[in-house]
Amino acid sequence: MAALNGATGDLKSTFRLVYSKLKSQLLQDPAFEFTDDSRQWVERMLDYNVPGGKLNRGLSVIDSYKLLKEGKELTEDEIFLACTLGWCIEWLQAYFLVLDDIMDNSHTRRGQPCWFRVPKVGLIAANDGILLRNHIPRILRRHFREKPYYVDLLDLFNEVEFQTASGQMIDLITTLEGEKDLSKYTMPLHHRIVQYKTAYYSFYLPVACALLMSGEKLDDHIHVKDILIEMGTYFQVQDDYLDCFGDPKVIGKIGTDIEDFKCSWLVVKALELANEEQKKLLYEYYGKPDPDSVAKVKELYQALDLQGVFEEYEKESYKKLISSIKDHPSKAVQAVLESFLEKIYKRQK
Ligand code: GPP
Ligand code: MG
Ligand code: MG
Ligand code: MG
Repeated sequence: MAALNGATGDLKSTFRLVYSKLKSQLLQDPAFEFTDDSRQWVERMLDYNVPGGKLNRGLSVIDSYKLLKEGKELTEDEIFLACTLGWCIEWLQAYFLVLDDIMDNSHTRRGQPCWFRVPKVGLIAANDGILLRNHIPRILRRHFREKPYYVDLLDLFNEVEFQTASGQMIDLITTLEGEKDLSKYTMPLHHRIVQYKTAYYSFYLPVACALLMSGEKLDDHIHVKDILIEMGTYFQVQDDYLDCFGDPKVIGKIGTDIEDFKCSWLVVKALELANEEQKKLLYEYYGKPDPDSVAKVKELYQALDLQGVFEEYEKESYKKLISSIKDHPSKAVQAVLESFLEKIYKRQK
């Protein structure tokens, strides 16, 4: 691609250029005879669901790869490939979010209605999710087939998808009608859910992609993986916190965790801190769809000062993560992990 590294282009605009390229390749995929209608549907679906987020996961692949190269200038080809892997993660994220919003009965995402709520989309969104998922191996085959790490890359995406779907399963089955039972909501259960549903794909995957591109073997980087999983756990605790206390205009979505009876960090903390009377209140009102019940739960969260408790947790997690990062033998890897942590510390969205 010409001008990929042009003097005016910052990383984000380079990254966006690669999106257009990948999209147009998918829209001319010879394995399917597109009609005008079907091509338009896929294009609108992609534009609606893939590029509209913070792009942190995707951009992290390029950042991490640069840091692993320790200051050596990247070639045009390397930039393109790192961006392509970044987009594969954004495609994976779009696939998860389209389906997660159906499962969580959510309303908005990235400041617009969830895709399944768009008129004339409805449950076609389920198939769109499957299409998004299928685009990933098509992109990988087109651009990485000849690479020595191609098989490892496919294997990585498969493993991480399995872990995420398993985490999503435990997130969902804890909320089953008829089995709603707050007494099972403990920190170890919360940790298990968020590790699988969020940490692997959001934190481990971008760095693992960069490591594979640099010719590394993932088995040699178990310690890095452990730190990234802890960082991902911290990130999902922030997500749980923002679901209740974030500004929907800033986070782009309206929280549904209380209504959905989710095993959120907030409810687990509330259960730890509540007296008997407050516990009774939680048992009565948590997981009910009406706004009054939700308001009662939020009042209790305020009374327990969960905002203060969260701030404390945030500071502690940061300190612990920094100290594990400092223990890592490689300066380049330290830089990768620190840059990731700085991007999310005290985030508001
Ligand atoms: C985030 O949970 C987890 C995911 C988006 C993974 C979904 C996995 C699937 C296999 C569909 P969340 O529901 O708290 O996210 P959000 O708050 O963004 O809705
Ligand atoms: Mg969910
Ligand atoms: Mg959700
Ligand atoms: Mg959430």
